[in-house]
Amino acid sequence: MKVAVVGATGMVGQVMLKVLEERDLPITELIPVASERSVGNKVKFKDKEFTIVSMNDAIAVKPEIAIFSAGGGTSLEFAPKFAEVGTVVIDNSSAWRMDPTKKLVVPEINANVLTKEDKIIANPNCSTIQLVMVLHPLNQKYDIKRVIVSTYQSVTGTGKAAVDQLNAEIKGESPEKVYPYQIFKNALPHCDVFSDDDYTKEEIKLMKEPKKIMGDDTFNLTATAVRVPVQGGHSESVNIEFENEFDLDEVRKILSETPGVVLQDNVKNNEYPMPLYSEGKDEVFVGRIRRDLSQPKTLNLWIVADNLRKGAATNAVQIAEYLVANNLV
Ligand code: A2P
Ligand code: 11C
Repeated sequence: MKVAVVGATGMVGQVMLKVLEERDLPITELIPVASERSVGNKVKFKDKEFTIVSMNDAIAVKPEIAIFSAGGGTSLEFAPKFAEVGTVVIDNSSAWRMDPTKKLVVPEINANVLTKEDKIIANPNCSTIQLVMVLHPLNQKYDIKRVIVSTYQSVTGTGKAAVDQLNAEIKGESPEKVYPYQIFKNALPHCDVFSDDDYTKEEIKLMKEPKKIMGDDTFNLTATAVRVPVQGGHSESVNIEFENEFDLDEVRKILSETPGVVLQDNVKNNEYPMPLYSEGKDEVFVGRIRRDLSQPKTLNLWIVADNLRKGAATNAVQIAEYLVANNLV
């Protein structure tokens, strides 16, 4: 199978190549794609060097699958062109996620919505993926009424230039800024751009995408997204109000039995999820599970995951694996 990785030199693209190396997609030809400035450069995959090609050259090869992580504008322009030659595009940008004609997929939750007709499939936002991995099994059991989420997001979510900004600031340099302010020693309540309603686009993604993935619009979410000087993963403080009463031990049991979720919840041993230790892992870690003492049927918990892996590359590769395993490509 010919697989194109669009954005192969980027932060997510590089992890995409690593995840593809580790897993078992039957790749006969890897086609790395990046912007015109990178065409002709090499990337490494399974100990071999592959030459980066342009979008148009990649389309001419008619890959069976193209995994995109090269920004929304690039996806809007080029995903339909790949689809036209029969390629299934798995797109990691926000370009198609809320388009009612496109599926938004976290394989553990809703891979069953995919059909042979889906030529552009959207990969959700990183902070959404780790959130729904925990919300979905609890919603099935207790019926969620409302969610309040506050995020602590890694600079890797912004891309390579943001990691460079943080590292330069740590060294005491004054680099060109990707963020409006210094990020080292700081916390910016500002992920992605502000929209007219004073929420950021990141917050709007968090409020909208879970309902589509979980196929349930009967609950509500509100979000505050914050960028912190961290690299290993995104963290989320989540308050969940249910329609039904829950039992804390049962909540822990449900989450410990959810594929892709790891329970780290033993405060007596200082055991809880942290981004430093989630880096490089595919699982979503959950802990600090406790009752909200301010009102009934309400839970507080803390979710951490590597935003470049389960939050982006791993989820996209899992979608590709599902398509192959179910003869949808
Ligand atoms: P390049 O390295 O040539 O700029 P990040 O999110 O880490 O900044 O990475 C963005 C990725 O998207 C990079 O691989 C970048 O390639 C790629 N990219 C940006 N614009 C385009 C484009 N117009 N066509 C193809 N790839 C693009
Ligand atoms: C962040 N969630 O950490 C973003 C990165 O919509 O796919 C990914 C943006 C997106 O800022």
